[in-house]
Amino acid sequence: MLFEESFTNFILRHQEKHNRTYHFLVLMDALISAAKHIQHYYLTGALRGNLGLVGEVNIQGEDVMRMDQIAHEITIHYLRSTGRVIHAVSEEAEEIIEMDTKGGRYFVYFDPLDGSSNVSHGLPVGFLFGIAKRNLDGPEDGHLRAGKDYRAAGMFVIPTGTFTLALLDSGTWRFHIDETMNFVKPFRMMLPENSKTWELSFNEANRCTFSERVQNWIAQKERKYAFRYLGALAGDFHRILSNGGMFMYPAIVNHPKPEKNRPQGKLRLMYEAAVVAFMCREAGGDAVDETGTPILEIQPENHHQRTALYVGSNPLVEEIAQILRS
Ligand code: AFP
Repeated sequence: MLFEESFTNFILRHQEKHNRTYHFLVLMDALISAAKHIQHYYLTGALRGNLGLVGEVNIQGEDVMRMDQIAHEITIHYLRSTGRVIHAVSEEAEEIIEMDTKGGRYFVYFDPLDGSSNVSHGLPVGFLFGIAKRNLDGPEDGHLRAGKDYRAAGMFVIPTGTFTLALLDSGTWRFHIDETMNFVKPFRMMLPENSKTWELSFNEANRCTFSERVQNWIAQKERKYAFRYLGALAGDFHRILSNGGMFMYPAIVNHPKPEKNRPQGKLRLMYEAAVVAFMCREAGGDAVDETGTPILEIQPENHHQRTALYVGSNPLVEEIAQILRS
């Protein structure tokens, strides 16, 4: 029989190699428990009639809760129970969620169910998270950290059973769930240099709303690369990590209804863009916003801040960044 290395073993080795504590292990265990719980709910939800809209009643006559709200509550439960989290920021909560402000060590920024339009189709959704650490040596230095200050960032693609985690200066690793529901088989992800497999991922329906220079750039590339789009960042970025290329969600600046323009972009900086940018950097790639500024350098001013995003293989990100900066 073949037994693969477990995630727990992998992370334990990592912590010991770097002379670190086990606190991070406890935090990771909570995130994994939350993801498994969400995955279980997702897999069985359609059967129970629980993946509907708020206000609907399921076949047991219970009120249906939105899947993203359930995912949020599950995650909060596990994070709180660690006693290691100071504050959490969730896509599903307006305010910052205070947890263990005295004993906690970590800030966790997460989107527990990203790509919610896929839910009613049973298609993949994401659970994205970024982790920063409290300043242990001096006075607390704030909880809105730029991506460059994250210690780790990761994503579960639910319900596919894949988990990708990037650790600061230690690479981006992919794991698969096994028959005992454990994540196993660490595999180091590096964006492929050979452009043969590269893909572009963006919402083609928005194309004529992008700035002219972005539209022109896409027009130059359309014969060269396949276009792929799932509509859930974790799933789309998962492909880019394996195949190379670029995921983008540019600013919307030419919408026929100007009130629908999104010059700031659509995606959230702290728990979407910075998370994939961090994973991408550890896999040899890069990410910028609409001004060509590296995503990881952007200091958030509020926890639900939006940004445009171009993330993927270095040559493509560098090319578009030069155009965006000019
Ligand atoms: P939702 O969670 O609101 O569905 O948004 C998903 C998302 O933030 C990201 O995961 C996708 O890449 C992107 O938005 C899809 O947006 P469009 O539907 O506008 O293409």
